[in-house]
Amino acid sequence: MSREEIKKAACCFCFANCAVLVHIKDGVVTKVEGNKENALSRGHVCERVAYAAKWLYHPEHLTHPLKRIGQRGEGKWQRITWDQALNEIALKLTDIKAKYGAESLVFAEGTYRGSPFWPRSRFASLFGNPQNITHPGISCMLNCNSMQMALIGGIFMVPALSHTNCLVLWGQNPADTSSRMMGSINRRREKGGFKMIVIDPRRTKVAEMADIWLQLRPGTDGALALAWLNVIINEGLYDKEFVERWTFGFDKLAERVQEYPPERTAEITGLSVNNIIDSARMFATTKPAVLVRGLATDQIGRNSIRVEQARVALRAITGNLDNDGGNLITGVGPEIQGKRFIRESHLELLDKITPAVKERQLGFDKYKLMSWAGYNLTSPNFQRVYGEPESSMHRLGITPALIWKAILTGKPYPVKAMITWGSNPLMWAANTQATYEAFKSPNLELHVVGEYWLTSTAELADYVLPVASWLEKPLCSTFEDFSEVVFGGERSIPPVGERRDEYAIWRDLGTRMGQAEYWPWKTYEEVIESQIKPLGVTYEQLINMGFIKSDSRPFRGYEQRGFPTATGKVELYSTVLEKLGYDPLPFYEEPAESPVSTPELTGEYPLILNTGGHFMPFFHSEYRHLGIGMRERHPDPIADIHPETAAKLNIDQGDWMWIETRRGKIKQRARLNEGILPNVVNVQASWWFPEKSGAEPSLHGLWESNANVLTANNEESLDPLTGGWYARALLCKVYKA
Ligand SMILES: Nc1nc2c(c(=O)[nH]1)N[C@H]1C(S)=C(S)[C@@H](COP(=O)(O)OP(=O)(O)OC[C@H]3O[C@@H](n4cnc5c(=O)[nH]c(N)nc54)[C@H](O)[C@@H]3O)O[C@H]1N2
Ligand SMILES: Nc1nc2c(c(=O)[nH]1)N[C@H]1C(S)=C(S)[C@@H](COP(=O)(O)OP(=O)(O)OC[C@H]3O[C@@H](n4cnc5c(=O)[nH]c(N)nc54)[C@H](O)[C@@H]3O)O[C@H]1N2
Ligand code: SF4
Ligand SMILES: [Mo]
Repeated sequence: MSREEIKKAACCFCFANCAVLVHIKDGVVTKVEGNKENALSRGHVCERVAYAAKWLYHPEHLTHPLKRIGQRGEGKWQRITWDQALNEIALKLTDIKAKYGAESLVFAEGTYRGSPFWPRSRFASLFGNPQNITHPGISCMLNCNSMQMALIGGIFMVPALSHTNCLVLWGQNPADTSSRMMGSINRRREKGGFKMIVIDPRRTKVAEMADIWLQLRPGTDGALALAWLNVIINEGLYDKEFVERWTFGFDKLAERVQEYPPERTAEITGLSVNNIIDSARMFATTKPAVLVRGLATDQIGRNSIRVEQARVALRAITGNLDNDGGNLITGVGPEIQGKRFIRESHLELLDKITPAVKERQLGFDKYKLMSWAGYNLTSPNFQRVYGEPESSMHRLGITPALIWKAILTGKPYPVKAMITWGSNPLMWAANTQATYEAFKSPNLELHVVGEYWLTSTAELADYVLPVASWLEKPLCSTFEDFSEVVFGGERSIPPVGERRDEYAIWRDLGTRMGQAEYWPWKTYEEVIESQIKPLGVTYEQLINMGFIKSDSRPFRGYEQRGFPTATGKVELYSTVLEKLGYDPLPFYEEPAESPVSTPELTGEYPLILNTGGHFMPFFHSEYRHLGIGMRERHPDPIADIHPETAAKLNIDQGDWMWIETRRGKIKQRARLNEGILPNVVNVQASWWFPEKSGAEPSLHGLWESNANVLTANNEESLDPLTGGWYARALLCKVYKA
């Protein structure tokens, strides 16, 4: 007789963690659908869940540990046991640590997809490593969050919008990137009286809905934000009471923004003076207003988080902080009757890392806002106000260029081992050639990759470990400690083949390296039980509810406890930046390559290049294997180009075209788009071709259409505060292929 069951899980095909019901027949996943009983996601799912079973059981989805035989990149692999894999890795790590020190190991991580980060962090702390970790967050959200932590001691989250009267979408395209937010926008619009301002060089669905669409030159957002401040301050449109009581350094900010009258910003951005003034007034006078940061401005290198610095000031001086319908600020996870959930920051064991070890972190004194130097300034305030450690995931990250340099040159010290987890740096990091050279270097004596697939990055590794997916492991998450809500989901089926969840893997590796006493919980389920126990909730209850929220969540929490900053206020003039030796006030800087900063390049590279603009159904480089169903619907990479520009270049709709920068060239198909500025080209990121050979030189078509072949990682182009790089606002040329 066949056995059917339904499990309550949370989808991790992207980071929205929609509650789902997983249908299982005789132990095999057959279907996934939205769970209508979940009060947060209310049955919402996107198209991706329809492909879940094909994805889970795809013949190339890894099921066993692999060890490289032959040279890196030869594509020759041998199946080995977990015991052999972990024993050999532990032995090698021990040897490298003895010879070169614990800091010679680095970690690379990827975007949050439901997996906890603390097991890796705990392992690193116990290994004696200064948390030498790199990840795309340095140019995606975490750089922005590190600025927010410095200025307000917290992180913004997007509200449900039901009480919002003005929404600013700044470099974000939720129609393609956040179906949940798009649902909130549509619901709010139906009620009427809702203003929208969209800032995007490209006409998107939300730009079409907007009351004001600001189509600015890519990378000039900082000038716009400062002009809004100029208008709002000079016209007296700010919240005087809030400014007086809750901000530090308003006068200095007011003086600085005099450098950015709308006329100057109009020249820089290409916007009209009226549009700049009208949008500033609309934002300041329609309350409550929420100003949502998109990815775009995190990816504009040198000026990136200065944009966020100005936006924090905009949210604050208009009195839109932590108010109903405004910019909510996260605290420290749910609290029930004064008892708290045990966040990931508690499990990291950061206190095991001595100050001397922290100073050995790569980039410690270089990109200081995302190194221990910055963390050491913000975390005491966090601890003072919340009585909790600040999570390292918010705050630490080393720009990849420093790691590649340490591997290749041994400076400032040798990096000999790397563990890459849920991450495909050959796809995400700027300047693929640089990443490739580091991965090929014999100086890198050990490279372990934890993955679902043999990606281009995995093809250059020494060991590839098969990791259990969200259908094969439970979820208990506060989104890397960003959220006040805990999301839960159960393990739908036992791991397929020999896949293992990350807790099990790090525990087994740690145990082999003398860390046994620090890994007391036998399974990840046991850890989860201990995390939710203080709340008086059992594992079964978490699964049934799907999430846990605080029993009360008052708005304007700062009125009770102050802001977790040195001054207890919103720091419009940042004491953290001042102590770190940076300008404490926001300013505008031209992109490293632009018609203004490098006019000498525009002869050869006349167009502005944007990469990214994420799109459905893919999530970064995932789901591109033939046989799942998504790639069949979207087989080729697509670049947007204005019809007039295309006509001049003799390029038609659907033609393959070369896009070339000073770093290299790639091929994508042309999509003629009247909604893009005539001097801008937008290429899709994260393209590889799993069906092509994994051996060199192809590495699954790594070099053919991958946007990061075009991007730069030279020091002059990186943000001096975080090391963030440019994935937008570079210069390129385009021609027919
Ligand atoms: N389908 C899908 N959804 C995703 C992802 C995915 O891979 N696929 N990835 C997820 C992740 S990790 C992230 S970070 C988010 C990103 O999602 P979003 O924050 O929405 O960012 P993007 O889609 O990269 O770009 C948004 C817009 O920025 C515009 N833009 C380009 N340059 C500039 C500029 O200089 N200034 C301004 N103001 N705008 C500019 C682009 O035209 C684009 O329309 O999406 C998440 N959701
Ligand atoms: N040029 C350019 N570059 C970009 C961007 C851009 O817009 N333009 N976008 C940037 C952004 S916003 C981001 S967030 C990054 C994305 O960077 P990443 O999030 O690192 O994304 P991927 O490169 O797709 O690599 C993720 C890998 O993790 C694997 N994986 C997924 N889930 C798990 C898991 O639970 N455990 C393990 N062990 N593995 C898992 C997947 O199979 C996949 O191969 O790219 C960045 N790079
Ligand atoms: S939006 Fe789609 S992919 Fe993301 S969690 Fe929800 S169902 Fe899964
Ligand atoms: Mo991202």
